[in-house]
Amino acid sequence: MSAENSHTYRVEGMSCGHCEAAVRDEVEGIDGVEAVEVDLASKHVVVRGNFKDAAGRAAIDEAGYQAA
Ligand SMILES: [Cu+2]
Repeated sequence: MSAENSHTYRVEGMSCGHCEAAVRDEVEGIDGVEAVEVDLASKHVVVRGNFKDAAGRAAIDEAGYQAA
């Protein structure tokens, strides 16, 4: 098994493809991130890879949204 893990965030205000793209852009830029899955209906973002939870939250914040 690899050291890969995943973190799931609920992103308030992420409601359309533009929001999704903005969040994806920032999150995919995190060192160690391998995959990002977004479910707009539930506003959940699942991020897989070897990275810190705080980095995911910071990236979502950087995109202009709040990780609940
Ligand atoms: Cu939007």
